[in-house]
Amino acid sequence: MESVFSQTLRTFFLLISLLLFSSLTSLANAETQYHEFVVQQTQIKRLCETHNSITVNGQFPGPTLEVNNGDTLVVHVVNKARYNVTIHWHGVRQMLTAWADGPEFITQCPIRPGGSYTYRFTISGQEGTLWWHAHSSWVRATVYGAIIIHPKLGDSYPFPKPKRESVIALGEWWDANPIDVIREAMRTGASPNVSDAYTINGQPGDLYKCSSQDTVKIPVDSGEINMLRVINSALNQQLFVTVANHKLTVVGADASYVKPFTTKVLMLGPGQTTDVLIKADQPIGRYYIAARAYASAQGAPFDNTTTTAILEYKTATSNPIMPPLPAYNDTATATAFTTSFRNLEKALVPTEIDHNLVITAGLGINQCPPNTRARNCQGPNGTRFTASMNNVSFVLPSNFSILQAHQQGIPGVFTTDFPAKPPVTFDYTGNVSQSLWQPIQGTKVYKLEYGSRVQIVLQGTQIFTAENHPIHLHGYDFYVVAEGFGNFNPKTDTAKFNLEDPPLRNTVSLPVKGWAVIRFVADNPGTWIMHCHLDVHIGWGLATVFLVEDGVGPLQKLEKPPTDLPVC
Ligand SMILES: *[C@@H]1O[C@H](CO)[C@@H](O)[C@H](O)[C@H]1NC(C)=O
Ligand SMILES: *[C@@H]1O[C@H](CO)[C@@H](O)[C@H](O)[C@H]1NC(C)=O
Ligand SMILES: *[C@@H]1O[C@H](CO)[C@@H](O)[C@H](O)[C@H]1NC(C)=O
Ligand SMILES: *[C@@H]1O[C@H](CO)[C@@H](O)[C@H](O)[C@H]1NC(C)=O
Ligand SMILES: *[C@@H]1O[C@H](CO)[C@@H](O)[C@H](O)[C@H]1NC(C)=O
Ligand SMILES: *[C@@H]1O[C@H](CO)[C@@H](O)[C@H](O)[C@H]1NC(C)=O
Ligand SMILES: *[C@@H]1O[C@H](CO)[C@@H](O)[C@H](O)[C@H]1NC(C)=O
Ligand SMILES: *[C@@H]1O[C@H](CO)[C@@H](O)[C@H](O)[C@H]1NC(C)=O
Ligand SMILES: [Cu+2]
Repeated sequence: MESVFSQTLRTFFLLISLLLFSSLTSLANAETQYHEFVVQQTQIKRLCETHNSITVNGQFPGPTLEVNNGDTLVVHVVNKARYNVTIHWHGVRQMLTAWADGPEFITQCPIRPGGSYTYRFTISGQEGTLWWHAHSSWVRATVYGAIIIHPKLGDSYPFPKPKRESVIALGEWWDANPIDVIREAMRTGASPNVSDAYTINGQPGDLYKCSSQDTVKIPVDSGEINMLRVINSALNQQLFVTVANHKLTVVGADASYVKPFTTKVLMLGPGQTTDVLIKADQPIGRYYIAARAYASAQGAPFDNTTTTAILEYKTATSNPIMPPLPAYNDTATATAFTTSFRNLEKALVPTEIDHNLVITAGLGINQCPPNTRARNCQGPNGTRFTASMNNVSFVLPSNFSILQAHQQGIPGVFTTDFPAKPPVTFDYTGNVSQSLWQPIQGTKVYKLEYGSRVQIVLQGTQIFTAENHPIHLHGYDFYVVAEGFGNFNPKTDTAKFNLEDPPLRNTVSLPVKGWAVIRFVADNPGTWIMHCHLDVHIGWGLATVFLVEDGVGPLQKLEKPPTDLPVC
């Protein structure tokens, strides 16, 4: 039995440490924010039609979360809609909180209709713009919102404080139920229907039918310098963004600061964010903020419409001025933009590498077995579309999340044999023999020891067709040390590596018929999906999972799952 003395001593130390802890946290001014997200069916009218859509709290886009670096978020999600849902906090590092990451069947099972789950995580060391979105089927078409991360209280931006800040969340709208669109494509094996409109903060803008009145207005006053926090939350489309007659100074991306550079056009893949400063240095007037597709897949259908908002100087009433936009296939402009990023400070890029991976990413074609109904094989020449990384088309588990299976040692849910390099070497970006087009299916993960230093050469392929893929890694920011066209050549292309000030991102734009090299240190235990952020490609299997093992230290281990974690 414990003596009274030791009990008293223990209470004393407990009190001291509590006091110390609370004074430390009050020094940092970190706060805990509580939010209630009710996922629900909501009537939304766009393009002259009303649809029974899914929203958070009836808002479209959903609520903006505004926090300071260091704050903790507790978000209670209640699912009152008719589909499974999960919420992913896109780009939030989730240090030691993998259970709160959100992708269905990776870190949790879906929150079923009628269910709920509380996500708890801390924003740490990230400043700028991120976003949240559903990570289940195509629910994220309408279930998304911004996360604005200000510097810690008392800290400031590494640039003059903008007078105003506005979110520009780009989206995609179907004149249909998006869940029906993806289900139809999964049934037929063909490409899903393209969207009917792009949107800015949920509104298509005045180039579309029945939309003029609700066009988003971004107010400015002459002479001000304002910030636009641009997010590509579209489902399936990279977008060019521009503002008539104004220059844009890029200061951040994916919640990391960059060396400022000035441009007329931005290009964001789904998943990416870009913070820009814009100076109201033009005659008092109204200027369109416009976005349309960067569509790199040759011959593939895409939504060729243009969404607009209006940059509106105080008192201006004139007709808005329309900016020129790059052609849909202007890869040169996209590349000039993506290669302009430099980390603001000297970067802590790992120079020694423990895992040097080469991962191909691209589409594929599944031949239909004999006796398959023709209506289920409406891909090219009676096939079905698929996609893969290193020739493995990723299949989500259905009975356990990969994280739960890993932590509780449940066999049969996944295997750890994801290949470290392409199983077959071929001319990835050339004319690929059709004998290589059909990948295998599997739930294969790649294991990383805690703290290991990782380099991934992402190599695009021209299987069926080549295109730009926005590749997103959960649980990490990574340095993009180089990108280029053609096949990566380790003999010559390493000379192009920027190990001084490469940008830190969570989503890299993998060039069409090209490659990109990323580096990170595996310091966050959990199961982290890396996938193409075009939702049409995730569904086809363009994904893999990194299983990062626990470290030995006390702050290097993932805790037990929260008691309300949804199970399958
Ligand atoms: C997809 O487009 C086709 C052709 O326009 C149309 O018949 C079909 O209903 C659409 N599918 C959905 C789910 O909206
Ligand atoms: C896209 O639309 C533009 C007009 O906005 C038109 O000039 C162009 O030909 C279209 N491109 C395709 C591929 O449909
Ligand atoms: C872009 O497409 C147009 C036709 O739509 C074509 O004339 C032009 O050569 C293409 N440009 C590039 C860079 O592929
Ligand atoms: C479809 O069939 C034609 C004619 O047999 C062939 O030239 C083409 O390469 C095929 N395409 C695909 C995607 O299999
Ligand atoms: C989970 O599902 C997989 C695939 O269907 C199956 O092979 C495995 O046995 C299941 N595991 C358990 C524990 O039920
Ligand atoms: C690609 O290869 C196929 C045969 O494998 C050939 O029929 C086709 O003409 C080639 N295409 C090009 C553009 O070289
Ligand atoms: C993928 O694997 C399948 C089955 O082994 C094989 O037929 C195909 O050639 C492989 N393709 C590539 C690109 O490795
Ligand atoms: C919803 O999730 C459960 C697992 O939690 C799964 O069994 C079910 O099939 C899912 N429903 C749909 C429509 O995907
Ligand atoms: Cu893709």
